[in-house]
Amino acid sequence: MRKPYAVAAKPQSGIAMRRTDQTTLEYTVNTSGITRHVTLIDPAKQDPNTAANRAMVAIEAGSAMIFVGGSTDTPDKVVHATCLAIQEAFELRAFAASQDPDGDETMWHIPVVLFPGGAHALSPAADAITFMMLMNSTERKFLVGEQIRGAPYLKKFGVEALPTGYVVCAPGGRVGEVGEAELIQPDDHDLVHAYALTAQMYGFKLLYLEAGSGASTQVNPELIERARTVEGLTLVIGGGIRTPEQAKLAADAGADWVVTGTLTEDAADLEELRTRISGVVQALS
Ligand code: 1GP
Repeated sequence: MRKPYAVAAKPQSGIAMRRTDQTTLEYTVNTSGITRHVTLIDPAKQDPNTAANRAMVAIEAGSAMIFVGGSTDTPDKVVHATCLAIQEAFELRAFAASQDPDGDETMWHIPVVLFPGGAHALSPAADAITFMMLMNSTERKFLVGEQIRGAPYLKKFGVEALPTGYVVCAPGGRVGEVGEAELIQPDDHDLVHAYALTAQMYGFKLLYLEAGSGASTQVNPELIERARTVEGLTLVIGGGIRTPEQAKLAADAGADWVVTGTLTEDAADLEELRTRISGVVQALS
């Protein structure tokens, strides 16, 4: 299942050919000024087979990365089964495309990235992990505690770390509550700038501004604009984005990646999912 961005330390197996040494981090940060879309799949919300079907439709509709995670209490077995099912599905699609003169197998070289609720939600089948500090948490375990627990496993698994500053903005939802975050308010422009500078000074590559899954309002675009003024950070924006218009607001404000999760979960079927994600992706370009 090795892909072009695969980490050299990981074992090579499977069908898809590795064409370059691009890491997942390089793939993620080299956006060339284009806003791309991430589909977040929460393993707690569907079985692995359904997750794989949803992930395939998401990629066909133009999504460029899959995050796996979200809920805080999902056992690692469930996370692993979901990552594995998605990887195997992509591998098969890459193989099928490689056998088709009109096929493009590279479209299936998509990173499957852990977006963990904690050190319990890890899988060696993932390509990478958003290795996050919940920067505005008041609780040590979300700043560095879960990370210390998880790091040895990630090292053993060969899962690449994407150093990520994670900042929860109002309304914040469940992650704001569970993560005991001092929420960034919509007019906290100077504060979000200070967090972005801090992320830069820590050497984080990604800054994820999160409004909370299923949030009634998305991250205020003015906060994104202000964070954007800090150089060297790839901006990931998520929470409460359901429409192409909302996605465009985030993109126009400077998002490098727009994440949607609920959009996928509450689609009635795969065709509705395809239509929804296509709409969001087209609004980003
Ligand atoms: C949650 O930002 C993500 O961590 C996605 O949020 O479920 O609201 O799309 P939604």
